[in-house]
Amino acid sequence: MSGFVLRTVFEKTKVIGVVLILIMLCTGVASAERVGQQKEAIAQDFVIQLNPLSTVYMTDADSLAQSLVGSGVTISDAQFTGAGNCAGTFAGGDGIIGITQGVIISSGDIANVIGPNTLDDITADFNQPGDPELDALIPGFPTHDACILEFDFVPAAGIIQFNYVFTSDEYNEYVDSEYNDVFGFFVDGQNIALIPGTTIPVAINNVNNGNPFGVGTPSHPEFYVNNDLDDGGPFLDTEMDGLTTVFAATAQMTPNVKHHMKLAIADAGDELYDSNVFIEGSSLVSGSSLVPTSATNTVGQTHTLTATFIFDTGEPLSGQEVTFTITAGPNAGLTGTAVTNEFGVATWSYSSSSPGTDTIIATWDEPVDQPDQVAQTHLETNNAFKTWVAGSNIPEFPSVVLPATFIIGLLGAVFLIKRTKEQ
Ligand SMILES: [Ca+2]
Ligand SMILES: [Ca+2]
Ligand SMILES: [Ca+2]
Ligand SMILES: [Ca+2]
Repeated sequence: MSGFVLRTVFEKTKVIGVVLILIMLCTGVASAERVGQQKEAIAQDFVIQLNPLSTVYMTDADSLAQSLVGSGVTISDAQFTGAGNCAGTFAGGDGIIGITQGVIISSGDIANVIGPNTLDDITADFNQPGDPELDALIPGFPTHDACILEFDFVPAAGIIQFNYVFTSDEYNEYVDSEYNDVFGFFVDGQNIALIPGTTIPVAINNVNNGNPFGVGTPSHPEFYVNNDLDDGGPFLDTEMDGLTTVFAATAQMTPNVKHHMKLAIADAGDELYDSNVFIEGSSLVSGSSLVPTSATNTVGQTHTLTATFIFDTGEPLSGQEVTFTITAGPNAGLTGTAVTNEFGVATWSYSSSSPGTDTIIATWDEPVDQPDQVAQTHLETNNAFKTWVAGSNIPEFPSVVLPATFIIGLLGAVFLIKRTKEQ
């Protein structure tokens, strides 16, 4: 690395530092007044990922609902309520929010989730009404700008589940305030978007690390991921200042009967500062499932699949050996086994040395020598798909920096020896 390159890096660092300070000053003033800002197209050198988040607006209720549905669930009579920019699909969530692709609904503009994080107060104000069912989840905090997808569905088994992440720019400065943005997944009128092991709805004031961050009164911080500019961030390539870990929503159902699902999110207190919920594509399943349903990685990396085995009664298959099989693709014929835990969950990992798309399924057959006294003797999941792509030629960090550091060190040593000899 030459002196010129080093100087350029230092100059760039200085410029970034000045930009950072200006942004911090501007956002500090804005948040004090609670006005909210629209994102501007300014190039920033924050955390940026090669394969970033992307969004596509979509308000067609049937298309949105179909994007959510996986195996064992059929839907009908889908309806959408909200502003044109509050719903759609997303992709590129790997390594950022923890869900690769799916459906997103927002109390603002879904495109505002795209990184880098440059504002403390990203806002789209649609001047839309709130929702009475969301109001009821957080008594005392009237809601605004509600975005709602609802549909009827028939589950094949006695349980449904799906995966989601809640994110917001209300974090961290409006934790424990009246701006307590909220969302709900109402199944037959009952909210199933709850903090694991509780009956508490997921909302800003219920999942956080306190205000001030790390000092105030944290609420379920074990499920909170900080990305706030004022609290050490950004760490992730999304505009959102804070997010939850990946949650699974589950509900016991009467199988083969029509039920109603309503997915809703809204601002609380005012229409400002966006909140969003990301729901994994094809993850609304009934019975046994295999996730992620689709994913793309570079050849040589490791891919982990999670299978959940549920009987039609809603009971999990626990402590049983299940089989993962690649039925088509470059790794067709490869199999593996794992034992389910008390929740019926088993994981399996593999890697590929060739590009292409694998089709994977997980199955369980009741062992002949140890009958389980259940009516069903065979369970199988949906198919999952894994695409392997050829590796890029971009050298990784150490392979560039370490030789460069070594050469600089060597040149320095030669220079010192020369100077010492000359004296
Ligand atoms: Ca809004
Ligand atoms: Ca932000
Ligand atoms: Ca914020
Ligand atoms: Ca808000």
